[in-house]
Amino acid sequence: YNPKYPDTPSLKRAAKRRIPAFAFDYLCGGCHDEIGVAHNAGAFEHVKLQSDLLAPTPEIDLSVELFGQRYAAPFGVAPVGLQGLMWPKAPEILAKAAYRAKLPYVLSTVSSASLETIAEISEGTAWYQLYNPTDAKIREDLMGRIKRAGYKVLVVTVDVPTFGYRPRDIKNGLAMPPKMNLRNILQMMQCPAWSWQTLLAGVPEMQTLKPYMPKNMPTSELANFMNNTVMGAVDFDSLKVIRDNWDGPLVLKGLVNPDDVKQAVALGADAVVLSNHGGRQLDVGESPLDTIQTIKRLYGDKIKLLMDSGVQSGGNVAQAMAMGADFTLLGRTFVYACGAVGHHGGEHAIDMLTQQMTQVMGQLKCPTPTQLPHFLKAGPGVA
Ligand code: HOC
Repeated sequence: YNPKYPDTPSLKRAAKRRIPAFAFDYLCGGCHDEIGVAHNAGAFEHVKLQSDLLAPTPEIDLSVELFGQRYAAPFGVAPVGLQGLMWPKAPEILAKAAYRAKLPYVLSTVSSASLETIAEISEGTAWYQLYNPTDAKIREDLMGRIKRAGYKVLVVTVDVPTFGYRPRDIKNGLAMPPKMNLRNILQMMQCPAWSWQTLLAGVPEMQTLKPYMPKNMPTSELANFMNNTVMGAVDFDSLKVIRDNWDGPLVLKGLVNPDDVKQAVALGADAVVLSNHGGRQLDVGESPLDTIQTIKRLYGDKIKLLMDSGVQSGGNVAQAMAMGADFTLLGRTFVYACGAVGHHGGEHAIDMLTQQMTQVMGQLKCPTPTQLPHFLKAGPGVA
């Protein structure tokens, strides 16, 4: 862990200084009034852990087993769309760092890197995030590419029944490649490191989706294209088609309702990511921390529970595990680290989270992440 680099929470502030405002807004923002983003962070305030100070000093091992793999720690990089817009080559930087550290990187379908590039960088250890494309031909073609590239874990996002209403992005006219209007150019000029590295890396485009996008599509059409073509409606039957065509671990991402998890079990999914999309879809919904204990009690022995949304630090990872998560994903923290630190951002975030988590476990005298539930203190909202 390099102490020259910013730690949480100054990481976000450092990233804000170096990322053009239109891209930073997309990353940090939520939908509607951003109640959900605040609620996700606030939910962690009620989760308290209690040390066992007179226990023997443990040797701490952060590694966990998931999908037949041993990961170095119980966290990975969540799928974040348009990453290359926020920091040049962010997907490549993060995928490489995660691969080296034996952690999963989840590639978003709307990434600036192609799925083939990330599979190569990660030697097939990255996971792939898919929506359910409305166009069956696109879905089949994408599934074929995902398999040929060697991905083993498929994460299907189910919480985008319609594209999230995000006032910041609407105001900014968000697009990738970015619109070259005066406002955006001025914002880019205020971020010289971002600008020259973007010049070197090339203007970010949706590399995985490029073959399916109409040539010369105006950027104003992007949201419609996403809504109508890439993010088709998901229901039990359409997920069944995906399940029947995927032999490896299948993960459904974006659930908070126990009844939805029940259906995920019935579908034969291997895991769910309890998530409200980082507060970017349903502003007035629940946070995964609100429902994880119920879900764990009902289905914890039938399906693996991953969690994202509001997880920002190693301490938060420990809290989520104590509440019942088997594994966690962090999105914004990793991309903030790229913005704050540049091409060492991935390593920095991993080192920082590892150190934070090791610290918390040392304070608790908890040897492994799977034992964290024993250190949970009951209180308001925590059983
Ligand atoms: C303009 C298209 O899941 C998110 C992603 C969706 C990104 C699509 C952006 O940001 O929540």
